Amino acid sequence: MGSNIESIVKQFKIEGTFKSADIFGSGLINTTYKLVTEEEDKPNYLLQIINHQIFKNVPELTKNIKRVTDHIRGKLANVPGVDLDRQVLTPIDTSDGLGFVKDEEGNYWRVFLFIENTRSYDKLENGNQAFQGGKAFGQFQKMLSDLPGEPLYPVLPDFHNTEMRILNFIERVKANPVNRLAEVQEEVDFLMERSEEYKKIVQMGREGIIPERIVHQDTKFNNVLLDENDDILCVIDLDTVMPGYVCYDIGDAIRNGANTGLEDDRDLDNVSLNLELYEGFIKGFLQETKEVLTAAEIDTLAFGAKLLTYEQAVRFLDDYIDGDNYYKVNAPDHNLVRTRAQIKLLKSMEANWEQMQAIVKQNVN
Ligand code: ADP
Ligand code: GN1
Ligand code: MG
Repeated sequence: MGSNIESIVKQFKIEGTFKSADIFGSGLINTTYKLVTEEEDKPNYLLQIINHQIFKNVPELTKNIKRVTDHIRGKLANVPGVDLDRQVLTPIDTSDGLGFVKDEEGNYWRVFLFIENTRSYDKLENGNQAFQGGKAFGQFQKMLSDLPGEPLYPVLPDFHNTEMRILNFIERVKANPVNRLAEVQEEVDFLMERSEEYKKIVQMGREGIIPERIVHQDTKFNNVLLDENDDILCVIDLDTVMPGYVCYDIGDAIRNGANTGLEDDRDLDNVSLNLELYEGFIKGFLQETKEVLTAAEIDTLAFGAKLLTYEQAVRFLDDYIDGDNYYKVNAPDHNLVRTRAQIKLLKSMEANWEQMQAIVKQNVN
């Protein structure tokens, strides 16, 4: 693989000489390497194989990311003291100008500048981190609110269309392709009992009650890079940046970040909503966005946390029933473990629902 990687890397306009490429990070979709160069004074890079089973139109995906990062760079350029190489992702172009390389096996590769000395957490440690996370995605939202030109290409159409997710899930349950249904009937029933409630956001969008905006749509906390003081540097993992609803971003940030346990905790006693972290996310996000969001959108923020947790349970269980074709798994029951953790978290949100809504109200004024 080493020499193959080297020949791929040669096609990108990187500075310095290839030294090594080692697997890096803990994303569930793409395959990421840290690419180290020989020279001390040359940058390192982040090399990724784009999961093109999921992202089928790599040229359009590449254009989206270029537009988004150029726009953010343009905005930041006017801010005194900004470090442009660290506060926005820098995609590295190829000699042919396409911005990605397709190898003989059909893999698509891309390169970003590596941002050194950052922190990226799979699990939050305190309320300040939650505040920074909410603020980071709020700022991201604000900076993209005036992206000129045509709408971004819908790389994953219906990505958070819960109505569609539920319909696909019902089909998957019917098909039961690898005979896993019997052991998950309780989870299927739990999710189906709630299916009507979670179609609400898509319906509100269709009726024009809430507007579409450019949103990130994959707001795990490890998709924000922080500096050594836990201050925000950069929002990363821009594959899913597309038109959608704001409650998706704050909702998924809370689902992932305000859990007392892990997304895939085997010990369900660890899993519950941490209200202090929840409040941190809401405070940070609203601090940046409350002037621009409509009252109807603000009303959806707490619901977004429940919605994205519900949807993620559906997605993990769908993949489990399907035989694990979408998410990377580290054990045969990994997707089921993840499903159960999401269901436990959703139950905890249901139990704290009044407080969740009150916290939004307290932070609007
Ligand atoms: P995935 O889609 O698989 O989640 P990401 O783009 O999020 O892939 O990258 C995986 C991890 O690599 C991130 O969680 C982060 O820790 C790290 N990372 C990504 N981009 C950079 C970068 N430009 N500089 C430094 N670290 C990065
Ligand atoms: C995936 O790429 P990563 O690991 O940041 C997924 C998200 C899920 C998340 C669950 C494109 O995110 O939607 O919420 O796993 N990304 C895609 O951990 O499906
Ligand atoms: Mg990621």
